[in-house]
Amino acid sequence: MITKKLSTKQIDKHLNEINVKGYTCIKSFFSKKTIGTYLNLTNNIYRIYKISKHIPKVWNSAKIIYNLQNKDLKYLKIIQNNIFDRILKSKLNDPHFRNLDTVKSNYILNNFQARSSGNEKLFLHIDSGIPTGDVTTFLQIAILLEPSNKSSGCTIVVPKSHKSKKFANRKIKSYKFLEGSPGDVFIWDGNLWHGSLPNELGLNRWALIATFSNWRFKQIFDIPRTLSQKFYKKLTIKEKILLGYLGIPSNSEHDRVSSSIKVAHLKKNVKDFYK
Ligand SMILES: O=C(O)CCC(=O)C(=O)O
Ligand SMILES: [Fe+2]
Repeated sequence: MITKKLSTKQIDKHLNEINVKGYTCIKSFFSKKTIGTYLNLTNNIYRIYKISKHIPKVWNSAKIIYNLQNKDLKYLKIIQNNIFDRILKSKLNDPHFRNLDTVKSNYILNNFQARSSGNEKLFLHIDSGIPTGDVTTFLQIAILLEPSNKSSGCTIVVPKSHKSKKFANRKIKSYKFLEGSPGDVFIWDGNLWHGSLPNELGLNRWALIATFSNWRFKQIFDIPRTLSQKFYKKLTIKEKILLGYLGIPSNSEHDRVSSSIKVAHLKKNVKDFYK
């Protein structure tokens, strides 16, 4: 996937911002053409999408497409590039991962959705599950497909809250607004308190939100098991690692005692992992 080029120094600057403030913005990272393709794809999918009846009432008015990896493999292509990889690896890689050369990426895709804010705000929260402070376990990358601003329901963040080791304080009223244009990318630490404003325009504000984690963390949906065989066959090894195939728990101590699988032992079919 072609993206804006960044020097090592620029990447380090973004990493430093994530460390210090908890978030960063890469302006115009994707071209208008690429974003146009993904906006069309997302609109087309949403048109025929069966909305989950399990979405909590408070989120009812937001438009959400869950499990993008199951909808079209093109969604996996937009989240794979050298720059995201360097940032994700630097923050999430397990340096002692047993079954892969540790210079390789071993973080996983934890959750992948498209979201357009609704007419209610999304309360402040963290996506890391446990506020681990200085140890980053989750990173979120938001790719804007449409303008995101105070009227269309942009993301809001509480700078430095990722260090607090506390769950979000939902009463806080002072935050930063992550306003941006199609093609801009926001990256934040999964411990950062964030939410989104209500969408007051009635126009869509589609953003792709990819949540990545250290490989040890449970994915929200069972990504490895629910991928179709048709898609599985098309995955590269790197994509199999990204989707969590190396971290599938063992069926029994007679099968494997290690908590991860060697690349050489990846199965031919999805169902073979679950015998
Ligand atoms: O849509 C947004 O701006 C933020 C959404 C969010 O926080 C999430 O999906 O976890
Ligand atoms: Fe979130």
